[in-house]
Amino acid sequence: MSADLWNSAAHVLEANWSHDHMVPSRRLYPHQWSWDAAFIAIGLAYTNPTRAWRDLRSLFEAQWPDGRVPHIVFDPGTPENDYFPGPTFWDVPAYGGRAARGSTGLVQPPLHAVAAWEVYRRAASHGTSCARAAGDELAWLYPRLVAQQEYLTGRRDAGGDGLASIVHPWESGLDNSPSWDAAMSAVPADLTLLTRFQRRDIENADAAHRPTDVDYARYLGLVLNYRDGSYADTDLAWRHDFVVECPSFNSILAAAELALVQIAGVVGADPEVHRARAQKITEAISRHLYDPATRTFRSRDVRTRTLSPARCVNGLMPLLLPGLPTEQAEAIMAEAASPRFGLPEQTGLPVPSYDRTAPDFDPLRYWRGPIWINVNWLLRRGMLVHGYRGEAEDLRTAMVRLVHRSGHFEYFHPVTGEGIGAPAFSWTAALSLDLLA
Ligand code: 9YW
Repeated sequence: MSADLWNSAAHVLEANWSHDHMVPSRRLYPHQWSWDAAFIAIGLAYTNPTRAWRDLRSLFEAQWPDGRVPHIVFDPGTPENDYFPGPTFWDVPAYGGRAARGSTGLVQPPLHAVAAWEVYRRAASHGTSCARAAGDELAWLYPRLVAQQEYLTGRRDAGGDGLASIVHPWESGLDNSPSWDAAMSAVPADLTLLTRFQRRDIENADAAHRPTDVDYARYLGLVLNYRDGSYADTDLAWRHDFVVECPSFNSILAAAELALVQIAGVVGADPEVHRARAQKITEAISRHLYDPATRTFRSRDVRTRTLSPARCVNGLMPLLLPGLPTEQAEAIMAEAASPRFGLPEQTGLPVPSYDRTAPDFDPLRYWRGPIWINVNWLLRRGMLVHGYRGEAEDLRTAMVRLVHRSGHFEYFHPVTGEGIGAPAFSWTAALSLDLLA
């Protein structure tokens, strides 16, 4: 089984390569996405490290002068109408080197330092010239990764408690997660936007699996508001309708600082600043995003300073942090093993994106129920960080079994395990390689 899965995964990555970057899916997402590039690099580290570096480099070539790494970098060869909202809608200011490839003005979880470190540490197994190239790539990336972190920990600390805020659900990578429902209910939904602009996603995918029109109207309104303020981050909590601290985004932010500790050691920089920042973010997550009454991590609305009531997969991600207090790590494991998420020992499947017992759990609709491999991959990594070796191995086996049985789909039905969304999805393939290695 593992040779078949390995070969099919490598084939998907071969088929989804486009000049100098990987597309997440040929059909649905024909450009370059930020956190996808990180997951993809982790898989390419085994089959084609040169492309892993190329993909990361082309993403960071689109970095803004303020340090933000855009959530989509557009492929100028792809027609504007193949994906909405495309470059015209975003209308971002043009900066020197970026002029050739347009981008959005949003970000995504900054997993790239973790990915770069993974590619670097596997390089020696491909020979000495590959190891040398990896050292050069790491040196090129390091200041850019630092600038990305400084943007997120600086300008995006809208709440002032040492956490990065997201200003749009797309920034979380978990688009229509119930984690945003409470905050989104205060965002105006101007449905006329959907008559002026046409959704493309529902032409290429089943509408019942996708965010709703009301979600999309709010998504577009938020982009327009951010765009009209020239994508500036000043006074966000006052002038923007969605400002939220996500436990998953911030856990990845802290994990990136820990990867930078390693990278700084290689490139001759000071690792201590990164160690200190990782600790600071970990403490802020532990203090502000944890609810001792329910023993769960949940997202916080910066404008109302309240935690979302929804128990979603993002609440399991602080397990990535070695500095998390033991009692909170235990709480995450208890939540993951409960009927809400049901670790493989109960279901035989990886964990779903949302509480299975919630009345609005939806097995088909994107981040409101289905199983996603990328977040399960992060959860398994967190289990290893905290020494839950048996659970980590069970989760690995469940992921491999699911993808082998159903294919390299974008996401999976949380009851039947059927593959749904886009087939031949890059991060599912890339992470399969890592799970098999
Ligand atoms: C969209 C590309 C992206 C992922 C996100 C996922 C989805 C894009 O696809 O968002 O148009 O809704 O939610 O995490 O990066 O794979």
